[in-house]
Amino acid sequence: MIKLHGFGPNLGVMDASPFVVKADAFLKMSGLDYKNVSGIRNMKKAPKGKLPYISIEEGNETTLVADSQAIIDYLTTRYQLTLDDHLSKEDKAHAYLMTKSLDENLYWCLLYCRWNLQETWPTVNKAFFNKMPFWLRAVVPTLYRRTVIKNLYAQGTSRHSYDEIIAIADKTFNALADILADKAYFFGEKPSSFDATAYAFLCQFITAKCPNKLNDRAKGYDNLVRFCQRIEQQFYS
Ligand SMILES: N[C@@H](CCC(=O)N[C@@H](CS)C(=O)NCC(=O)O)C(=O)O
Repeated sequence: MIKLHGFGPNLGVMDASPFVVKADAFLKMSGLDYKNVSGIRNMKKAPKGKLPYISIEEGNETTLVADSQAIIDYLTTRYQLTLDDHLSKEDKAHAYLMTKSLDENLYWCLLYCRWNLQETWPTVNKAFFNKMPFWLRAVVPTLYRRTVIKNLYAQGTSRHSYDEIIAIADKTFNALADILADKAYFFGEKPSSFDATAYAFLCQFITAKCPNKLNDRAKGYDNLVRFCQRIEQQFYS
């Protein structure tokens, strides 16, 4: 049995981490049998100190694979999945580069809107730290937030103003909306692994309950909203 280790449902989505949702949506689209194992305790065993990772037990052996892209690649090879068979070699190259744009650029805009903004901090604090014993809640959220804010500055995103960050993310939403156009999925009428990635990120702005200006911007793209609804109806209801 494949186990997907993530944080667990939060903010109205199956996981507040787009990387966990990416692996989960990919597993659902592939039709593989798997189980979600949720909780912050997963971090202790995470091979790379981040979630998600998968574990597959066979006899006395357990295979662990960390990183959403590595999970997709590993499962595709091991189970000879055909999810991307309708993509040309060029489509696959585009899908890979689009994935990296969301993973490495849009992700930081999402982090900024959740952790850096004063207006979203109460929602995020409650969503992520509510279950923590009260004597830890006095310190841990603030320390953790300080680390994320430091990382956002080191990576460079928070050196931009809020309006500039909205403009950066909006270019991605706009590009995704243009590529999707009136198709059901990004590469035609059948889902591919890129749809798992696109959904994983878009649902964090469109479905997740963490009101901010960036979410409003994403919700302004009707075809992206319909895309999220389509995936949710097909795989999450
Ligand atoms: N490249 C990784 C990124 C995973 C990642 O950044 N996960 C974040 C959650 S969104 C995490 O585990 N953060 C916990 C931490 O750094 O303390 C992937 O694609 O899976």
